[in-house]
Amino acid sequence: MINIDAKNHVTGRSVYVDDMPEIKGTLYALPFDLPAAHARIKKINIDKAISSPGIIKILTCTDIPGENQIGGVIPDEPLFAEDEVHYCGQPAGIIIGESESECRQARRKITYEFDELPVITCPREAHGKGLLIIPPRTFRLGNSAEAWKDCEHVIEGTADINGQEHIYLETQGAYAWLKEDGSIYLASSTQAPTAVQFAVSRVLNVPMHKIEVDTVRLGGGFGGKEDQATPWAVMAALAAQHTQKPVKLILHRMDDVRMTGKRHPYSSDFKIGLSKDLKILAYEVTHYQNAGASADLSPAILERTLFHSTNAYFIPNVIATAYSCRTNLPPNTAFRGFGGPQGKCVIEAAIVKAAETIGVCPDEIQKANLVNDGDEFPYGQIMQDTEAVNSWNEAERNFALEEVKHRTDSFNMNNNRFKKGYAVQPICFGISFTNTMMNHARALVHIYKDGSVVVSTGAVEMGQGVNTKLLQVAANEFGISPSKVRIESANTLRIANTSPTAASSGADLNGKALKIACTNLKERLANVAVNSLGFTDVKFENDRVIDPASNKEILWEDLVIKTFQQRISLSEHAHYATPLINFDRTKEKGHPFAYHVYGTAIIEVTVDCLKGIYHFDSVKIVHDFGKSMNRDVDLGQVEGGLVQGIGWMTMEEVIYDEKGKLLTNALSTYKIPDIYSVPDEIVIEHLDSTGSDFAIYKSKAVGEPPFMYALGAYFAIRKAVKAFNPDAELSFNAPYTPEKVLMDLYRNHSQ
Ligand code: MTE
Ligand code: LUZ
Ligand code: MOS
Repeated sequence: MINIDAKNHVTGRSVYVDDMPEIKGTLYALPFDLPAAHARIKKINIDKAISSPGIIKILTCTDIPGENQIGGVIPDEPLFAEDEVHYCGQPAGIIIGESESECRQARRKITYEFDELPVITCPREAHGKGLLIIPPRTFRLGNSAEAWKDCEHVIEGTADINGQEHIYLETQGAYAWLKEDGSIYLASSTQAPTAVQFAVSRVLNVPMHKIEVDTVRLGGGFGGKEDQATPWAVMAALAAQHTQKPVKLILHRMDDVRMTGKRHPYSSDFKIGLSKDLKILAYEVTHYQNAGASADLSPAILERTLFHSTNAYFIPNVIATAYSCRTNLPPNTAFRGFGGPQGKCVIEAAIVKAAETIGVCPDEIQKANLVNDGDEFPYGQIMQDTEAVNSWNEAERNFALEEVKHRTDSFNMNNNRFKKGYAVQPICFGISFTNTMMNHARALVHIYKDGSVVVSTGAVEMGQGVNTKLLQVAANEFGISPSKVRIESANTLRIANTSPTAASSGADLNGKALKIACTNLKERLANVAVNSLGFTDVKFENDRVIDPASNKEILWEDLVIKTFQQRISLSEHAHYATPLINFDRTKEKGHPFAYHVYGTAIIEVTVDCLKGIYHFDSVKIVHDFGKSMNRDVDLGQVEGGLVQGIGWMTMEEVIYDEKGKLLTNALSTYKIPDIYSVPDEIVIEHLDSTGSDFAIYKSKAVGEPPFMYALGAYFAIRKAVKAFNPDAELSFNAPYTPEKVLMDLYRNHSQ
């Protein structure tokens, strides 16, 4: 089934918050902030701005009726700065006016008096000063202190990985208005409608039942709207409450990039020990996460970094420690992979450095250490149904890894200006929110008396195709054509207390709840068929309900109306919670993931050694989709994740100056992948795997895992650089921008 949004997206009919028809009298809100990353506020002069044309009101922290607090995990984040600001872009208040442009003019008239305080942008410096968001966490397995003695090779090093700006096409925004009883309607571009509802309730001092958050779709979220859609929605609601008028707040791109957090940069130290036959016997890693100025989701992201610190490898002796370091940057936040990519990047860097030191290919080490059934990961989960070895072997065979190696070597022997490199990149990503409590969902299904069906869940459509998959579930369960089913927006009045659509689990959790709702409804319909029509067996297929034993059949619509006439409910609200998962944070052990997603990519690149630029010749992937329920949607997820990952690893460079000011605050200075950066050839093969019963229809979650294939992009380039400049001492410092590649090509270069 094609993505149900496809036609409306390409014809421009799809409605985003800023496209909603505006109610007469709508006002506009614009946030303002101090030009400092860390400062004590003495005075904010708003008089000139207030008397600027078209300005209705200016709100600051003193105008908040409830708590000035939006911290979701830890209450450490005010909506509006009070005595101090802790990062450049931290909102100090909002201007409300009759037009956006008038708000912008007024914003230029606000002046600030403040005392600057020391600015820290480096996580290691913050760690040195004891500035931590939460106490450090350590995952352990075996006894690495003992194991070093048995190692033939011990290699140490450091890896630095920079952040990433989300660049969702639709910027952050919300539109709020009051209903007759003062309750609030809020259209919000959020992955987490309940989080928005809760924060509005807290800040406005209004019970949650008086707040309706409605989310039709996002023009991309990528994690950037899991937590950080909240402040803008709260501001719109606060402005509506103060003015008693509809208020819209849509961030302009440069405000969005400047004021919101990004993927977390990490700086990590590693030590890896191997036996003579390249078995990794021990691994120690310390991660310094650059959390930014407040917690946001950093503690959860830190946790996932630890979970994925050994990627797809079994290592018997591990100590992985992670520090969440408080700096004067915007609070960094969820981004596809949620700390997993950073954890994996460090073990891959360790393996590459070990391979270079020992004089073998990294893939020899990778292959020798892939996780197998029965192996234990440092967090205590015993692995089952692993596909790491299968996906590796398939990729090696189908994409002729040996030939790739020979081709690369002979090319490099015969060429000097251009060098080729390749890397093999296995992945293993755990599916479930690592916070067990969050793994649940609900679905509401109404069958109307004409036989048409409407479905509500907490799932937020952000381009990943979750609505298409949900529609497939309902149509398939009822055996009716998809045109009889409609998927409604995620709305807190219809579905309450939702987890964000995140952790790649949107289709699994909501799809499972929906399947239960459909099953319960079918049971009622089947009872009518048995009791009133004499069916002995009941099957739902092809818009009919049939009894294969007696050849009796009835149209779906006719059975629906019969059921209605017997005063039997045609509505169902069902709940699903992932069974079996658990995690004990006091022991750092448990079974946190419902299942894992695997795959292996082979990436080939050509580097221009005169210019430092490069192009990816091919990326060939064997991916574990389980039993994919929608191959086109899933293919899109793999391609999109891959290219987004290549952007992070090779060209997107977030740069703050020493004063904490973002220098790469627009698409003119921040380079994201475009059609020209896409590899010449992308091949994606389905691994023949059994799937998982915890995945909806055994169709495994696909949203985040493919992002991590792109780690290999870095290492492929590094291999080409080494071919040109074998003796260079190279660091690990992603992204590998052309500038850095050029420097490395001629670092300690003898000619
Ligand atoms: N695909 C598109 N087109 N747009 C997005 O914003 N977000 C990604 C992924 N794929 C995203 C996307 C992220 S970060 C997650 S967690 C999943 O989709 C969320 O959706 P799912 O749980 O339904 O897979
Ligand atoms: N969000 C979250 C996530 O709150 N917990 C998670 O484990 C997670 N994983 C991936 C992406 N978002
Ligand atoms: Mo995705 S980072 O879980 O929103």
